[in-house]
Amino acid sequence: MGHIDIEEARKQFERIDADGDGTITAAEFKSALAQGGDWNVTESVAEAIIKSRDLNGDKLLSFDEFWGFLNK
Ligand SMILES: [Ca+2]
Ligand SMILES: [Ca+2]
Repeated sequence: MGHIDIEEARKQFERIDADGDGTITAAEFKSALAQGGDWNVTESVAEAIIKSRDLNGDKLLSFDEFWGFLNK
């Protein structure tokens, strides 16, 4: 995957954040991946991915954390 700019990241974030509250839950992340065709991601896998990027420990992915996720 090449460089992704912040506006593209913002669009992706808003698509994943289905309820528009500004944070991504494991359930939102899982259904976004399922829509992308990745049916192997269970909710516990989604939770583990979020946990690995969750900087403040609230079990939610903020845009800043999501941005870090894309720019690892
Ligand atoms: Ca949300
Ligand atoms: Ca967080």
